[in-house]
Amino acid sequence: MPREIGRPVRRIIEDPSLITGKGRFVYDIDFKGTLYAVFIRSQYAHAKIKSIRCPEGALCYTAKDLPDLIGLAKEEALYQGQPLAVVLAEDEYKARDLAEQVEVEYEPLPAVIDVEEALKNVNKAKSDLSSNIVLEDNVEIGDVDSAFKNAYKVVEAEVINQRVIPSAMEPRGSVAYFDGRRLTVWSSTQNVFGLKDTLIQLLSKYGVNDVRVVQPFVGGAFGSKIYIYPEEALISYLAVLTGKPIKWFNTRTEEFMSTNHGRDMRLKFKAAFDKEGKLLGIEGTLIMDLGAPIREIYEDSFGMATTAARLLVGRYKVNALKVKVLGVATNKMFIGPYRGAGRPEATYFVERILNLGARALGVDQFEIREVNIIDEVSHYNTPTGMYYDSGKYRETLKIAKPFYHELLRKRDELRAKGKLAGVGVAIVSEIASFGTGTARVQLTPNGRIQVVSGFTPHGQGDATAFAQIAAEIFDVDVSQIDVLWGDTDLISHGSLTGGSTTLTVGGSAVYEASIRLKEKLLRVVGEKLGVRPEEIEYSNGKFYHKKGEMSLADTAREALRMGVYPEEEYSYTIRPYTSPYGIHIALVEVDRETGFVKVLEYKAFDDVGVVVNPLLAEGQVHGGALQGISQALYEETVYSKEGSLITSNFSDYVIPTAMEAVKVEWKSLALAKSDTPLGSKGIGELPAIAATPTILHAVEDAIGKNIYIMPTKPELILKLLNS
Ligand code: MCN
Repeated sequence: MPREIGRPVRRIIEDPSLITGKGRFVYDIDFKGTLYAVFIRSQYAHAKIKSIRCPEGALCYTAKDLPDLIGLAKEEALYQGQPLAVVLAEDEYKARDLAEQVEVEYEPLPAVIDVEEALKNVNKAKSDLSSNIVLEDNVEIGDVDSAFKNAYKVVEAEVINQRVIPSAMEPRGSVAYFDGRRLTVWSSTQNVFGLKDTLIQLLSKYGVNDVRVVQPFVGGAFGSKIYIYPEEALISYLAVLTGKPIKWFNTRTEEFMSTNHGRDMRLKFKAAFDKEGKLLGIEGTLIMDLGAPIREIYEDSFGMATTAARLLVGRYKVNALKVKVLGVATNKMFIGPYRGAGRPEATYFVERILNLGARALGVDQFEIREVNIIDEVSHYNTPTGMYYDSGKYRETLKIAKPFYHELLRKRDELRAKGKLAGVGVAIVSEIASFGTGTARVQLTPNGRIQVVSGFTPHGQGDATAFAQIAAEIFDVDVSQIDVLWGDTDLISHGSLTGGSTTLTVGGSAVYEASIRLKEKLLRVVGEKLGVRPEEIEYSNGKFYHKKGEMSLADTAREALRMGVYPEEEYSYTIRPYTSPYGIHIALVEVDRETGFVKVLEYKAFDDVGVVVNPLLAEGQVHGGALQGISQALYEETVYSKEGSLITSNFSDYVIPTAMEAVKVEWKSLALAKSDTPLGSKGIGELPAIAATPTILHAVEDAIGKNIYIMPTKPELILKLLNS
């Protein structure tokens, strides 16, 4: 039997229903007598809500009639799209018509949109704020003053990691069904257990304590479906109140206005370099535009900014850092986690610092990384208190170097033909895979193995990887494994799929539970055959001893006869997390006439330890790299100065299509493992983190000008070329 861990198995669990169009998404769930909910959302970015008048006789509820929920506006709207009221009707169209008849009387307040304006504190993003700077922190190590005193060159700039809209294929939506005692909610979420807890907290005062949350197929999330939004909680409340099933689904524009945005951090910095390009110190201010000042949300999301500041040093030997971190409130959609959550911003900033330094010093961008990189780490605490479990950074650079030179050669050939070509490089070393994951593995009477996971994958394919892990331990074909997930009824504890955690933490739980179940089954067989478990051989799904043999199905039935339940549950906790890393290189060509950028080659060298399924992991690299490229080249969130979201659908908000998709060549290095039972590290976010600076550096190299803002859209490039 081939080893299953490491085999490129297709997504046998997830894909059959998806590619035959049979996968059920929230929108496909329909009950007789369903009422459709449409939310009335603030048209203003900042306004007092003076009154809300519902149409006569309509099922219409304003915030004043509804339970207090984080993010629901009662008296003051803080961003355009914030929910204020909800109407219910027998069909979607009636509900939309009804929603248009709801009259909201606003008293517009000055909207604070631009973060630089917010810092001036002329207007406040919320009436009771004394300052728009709602949170502050300082990250400081070493002696910054002497770093600058000893500098050969000081580079000073502001680099912006712009606001992006997560753009999952499926907008948020839920269906809630109350049977008189139990509430069941199907939601396009990546956080079934978080939603269940919130609903119990909300509804127990109405006598509802039994709540089940189900995650049907979900069309992507990228971190934006972790947060428990008011809509999903409110339709649950309304299902209990009305006794009717309630369904709600966002339109694309509602989705863009009311689902968390990502990134929106800028770093104003001064960096000290010596003659060879050694980075001696960084001093600066990291400003995060938090968006709408909703305390419960920004207190959490500000953590992304402080993490970003602390990750500015780590893989590079920088001994002095002084960064003030400011969390600034504005009247835009609030920022939440988006593929990488703090690590893309950190990587972007430090990689930009290195390239701007390299350009100022006339040092090659690869060489400046060789000058600064730490050779390798093992259980390493960075000076700013982050942790890297393992990493062979210099070896990684050595492996990538010939490919970098190959791209330089190709670039020079293109240049010789008069083309604008450039090569970019970026190193990422991040942190991933957090917390606790639970799995139950059971042997069914027909000899199949059933794996139940408390995680909530929503496109990544982890279920197939879980099947491989169980198949490896039970030495059976993966087709003999079933995997269930995304339902709070299946298992009592669970965690959300995020932070590139599911394979490493959830897979370790599957691994440990499978091993324990196999040991339990050995004891059952030993008891039945009257021999010691150590004397029993096991292979190919069968227990062997000279006294007899038993299949998995025989063993399951025997176990039950003995009163032994053939299952094991295991909760695995990772301490503290893993540190995946890699180096990405790209070759681009810029059209001199139009300013369009074409990515000609993209090479990713990543080390995530043991890869359970190279096909799935490489899929993450393809999708993630494209998402990162998209931030560098296309994505731009535009608000009017009054706070209207101008890029409110896909005709205005540009994301790549298949036409722009890039051929990514991926090499999994597997030089440094994690300490987890699988030896794996997370891959879900790394490529998205690496791709943005890699592409920006390539464009900068092509046009020979420094770039400080993204996206590097054609207009910007033409302007820079002509400057
Ligand atoms: N994998 C592997 N070996 C490893 C690491 C991962 O075979 N050493 C495989 C896993 O089996 C899984 C995939 O790679 O199929 C990603 O695993 P992992 O790195 O554990 O990440 P998660 O499964 O926890 O996914 C979360 C991650 C995050 S944080 C975001 S954001 C993101 C991403 O995944 N959102 C996604 N990828 C996404 N992909 C899709 N299609 N949709 C999203 O919303």
